[in-house]
Amino acid sequence: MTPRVAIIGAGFGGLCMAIRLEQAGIRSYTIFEKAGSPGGTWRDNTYPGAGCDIPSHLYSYSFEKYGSWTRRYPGQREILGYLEHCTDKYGVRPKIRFDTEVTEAAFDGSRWQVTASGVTEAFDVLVVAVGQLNRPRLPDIPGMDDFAGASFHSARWDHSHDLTGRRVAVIGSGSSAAQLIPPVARQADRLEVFQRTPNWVIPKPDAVFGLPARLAFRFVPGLQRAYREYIYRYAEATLYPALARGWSEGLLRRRALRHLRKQVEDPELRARLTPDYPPGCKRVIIDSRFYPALNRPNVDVVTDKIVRITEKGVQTTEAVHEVDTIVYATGFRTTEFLTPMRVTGRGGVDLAERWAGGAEAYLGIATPGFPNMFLLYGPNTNLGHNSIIFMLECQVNHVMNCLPHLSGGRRLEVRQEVMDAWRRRLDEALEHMVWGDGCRSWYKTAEGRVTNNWPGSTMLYRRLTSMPPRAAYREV
Ligand code: N01
Repeated sequence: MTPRVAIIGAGFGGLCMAIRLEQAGIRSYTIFEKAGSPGGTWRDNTYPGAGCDIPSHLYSYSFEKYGSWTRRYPGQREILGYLEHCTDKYGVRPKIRFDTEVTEAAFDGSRWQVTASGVTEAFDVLVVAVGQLNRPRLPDIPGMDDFAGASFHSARWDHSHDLTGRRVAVIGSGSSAAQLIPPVARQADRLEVFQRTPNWVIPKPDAVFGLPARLAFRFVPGLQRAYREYIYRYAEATLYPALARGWSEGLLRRRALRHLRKQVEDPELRARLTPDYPPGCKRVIIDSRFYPALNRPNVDVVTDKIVRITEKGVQTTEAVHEVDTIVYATGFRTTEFLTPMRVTGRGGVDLAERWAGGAEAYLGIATPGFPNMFLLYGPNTNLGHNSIIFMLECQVNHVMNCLPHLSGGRRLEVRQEVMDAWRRRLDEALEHMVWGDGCRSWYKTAEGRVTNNWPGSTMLYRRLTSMPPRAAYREV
């Protein structure tokens, strides 16, 4: 009997899982989606300027070549359009239960009891594809409720609020801030950017695909595949080594400092924008519009410590900055994987409690005590240098390889000794990467454990996830 599969989340991961099941002729699956449409983070992040810093042809499924990309790096709307297109083309949409949030998944000794919108249903297999960047993190600054103007998080943009002629504060200077600051600076009367830590920034060689290029991508056989392969290998060969401890100091630092010198003339501003930690420790920003926006006469970069939010604006150690609007570009709750959903495994073990010291899973996919549960974009599978869609496809491939062992009510659980060996291997590999080196980032827990990033090459990950899974698992 084919297992019944519950997929949680209709973003890039959950849709990929569903499409591969469809392609294999397995229709006994349901996708639970808390929102009213597919797209995950690309549905939620609609701030002005939202887009991707990975090229379009790589930031897409390998099996779905798309002839409609209009530029080298895709904008949010284009990516969302691609996901909508895939949802319909592969017949997945009727299988999505929209506006249905899973609050609990409990293993009852033989099956998974999935509770969504108050209704509980049994499934044989649970695939959790909720992503790492799905829950906005508002900062904990005193007085935030006192502010009399409009305020919102970058991932919950208030499109009814017109910024024209307003005094705006943007708190945060990560990838989201870097993308939204240029359009906001053009529209607002004044913009104050509150930067706690500067980021390393390298150029984004974006370009519109002219008609000849678009026609060529659409009609020349093999061109999309060859181009995708080229950009994939380029990122792997140049950016991945640059994230190794010591190495980032060469290539990345030189490239970023040259970009800063070229784009920012004022030496005082340049000094404020120069990081004092190794490049790559935090996610490197890939953008060519951010610095020019900061040069504008109506934009200020404030580096004084924020003390509180008042009724009128942002109070720092030096001054009160009166504003009409505050945008919190303060990131996501990235280390609290799967929360607020409650997940309990064999013997009622609570996953959140198990992961209290930091989330971990074999291949980022499976965890002992939680039979037939697979994670997509789980712990230690994020990348700082290449396409996450590549990683998702590897994970889905692994789940597909497990599925034949799960028919007829059988259950697989990753062996504890395999998990322990995996953790040791991971810790050793993480030692060689730059992420631990003197910076705060969303890649790690407050205690400094890197729970989000994959330290190996993506080629190694593909090899590990495509190995026959049986030896790593035991039947329970
Ligand atoms: O979030 P972030 P993001 N007071 O966590 C600051 C992906 N993404 O939404 O560095 C003052 O990076 C915080 O300061 P500090 C991409 O992977 C991709 O920008 O902690 N400031 C930081 O500056 C990215 O890495 C694309 O000192 C506070 C900022 O807020 C990830 O999403 C586009 C503060 C948060 O930066 C997250 O990016 C956009 C406080 N209390 C995003 N608390 C692509 O192009 C936080 N900050 C693919």
